[in-house]
Amino acid sequence: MTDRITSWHSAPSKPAFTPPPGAVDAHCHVFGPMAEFPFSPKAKYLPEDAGPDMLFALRDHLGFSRNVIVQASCHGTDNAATLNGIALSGGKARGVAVVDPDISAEDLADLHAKGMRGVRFNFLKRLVDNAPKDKFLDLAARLPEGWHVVIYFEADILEELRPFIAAIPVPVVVDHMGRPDVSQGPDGEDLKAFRRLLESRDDIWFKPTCPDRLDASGDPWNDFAAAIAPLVEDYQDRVIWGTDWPHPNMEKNIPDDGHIVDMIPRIAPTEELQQKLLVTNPMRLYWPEEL
Ligand code: 0GY
Repeated sequence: MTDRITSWHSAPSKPAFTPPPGAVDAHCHVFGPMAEFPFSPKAKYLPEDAGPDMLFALRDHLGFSRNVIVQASCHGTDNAATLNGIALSGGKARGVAVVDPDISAEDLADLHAKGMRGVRFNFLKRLVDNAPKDKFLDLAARLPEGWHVVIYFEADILEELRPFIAAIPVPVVVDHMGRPDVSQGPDGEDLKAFRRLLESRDDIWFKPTCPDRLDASGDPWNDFAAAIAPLVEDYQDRVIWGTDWPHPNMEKNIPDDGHIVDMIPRIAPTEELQQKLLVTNPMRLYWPEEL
């Protein structure tokens, strides 16, 4: 591993769109700080520090109220940096952990007490060395009450993953919609296959996120907006949204987070949709006791 990567915009613009009160950025990460929370020896990229202070400053700048911090692959299965972010948030952050599938019931209960509400199964070979489906299923069967599984995969392995996803005994949240090719449009093969997955269970949720990763046409990501708006409309009770800050491992085309937020009214054009996407739905998954 060589130089540390800075993957975030140094001065994101103020978005034109104002999120509703209580809006949740339900997909973001923290990196380090490395001196306190070293990266995993197995990390596939080595980022600069992007700690909780930076995350909370961005949250306020963009007009959000809460964060869901997803354990990033560069921290492996040591959730200390993510838990630190949750602890420093004053109740305004919860998290999704990445754990060794053999984790004990006591350690899962401890993660719950500290604000975790799900586990992430990452199937991207460029990010993790292995993803043992059988062990993941064993783990999913003994998660704390109310937890869900967050799953990250690319469109080319969706067919292979169908039986695995069908066997997960708790709600499932799909990161970045399983990375469809949005240039195919709303009726393209990738989104058709993803819709079939959504039709297979009514407790599969998804994040209509990461235009910067999914739309090669670049900012303002018109292909993404055209392909994804119908999906949000059709499955509006199962969508949650996030910035993906600090955009792990993005070395070029680093997005302006203000522009990322301005994608929201293009994929969720009514106030009702925006309320579901940014408030009601993420609160149902992460702060159900407050509803
Ligand atoms: C994302 C996407 C990516 C990275 C990670 O955990 C991670 O390192 O999730 C990616 O590289 O596509 O959701 O942050």
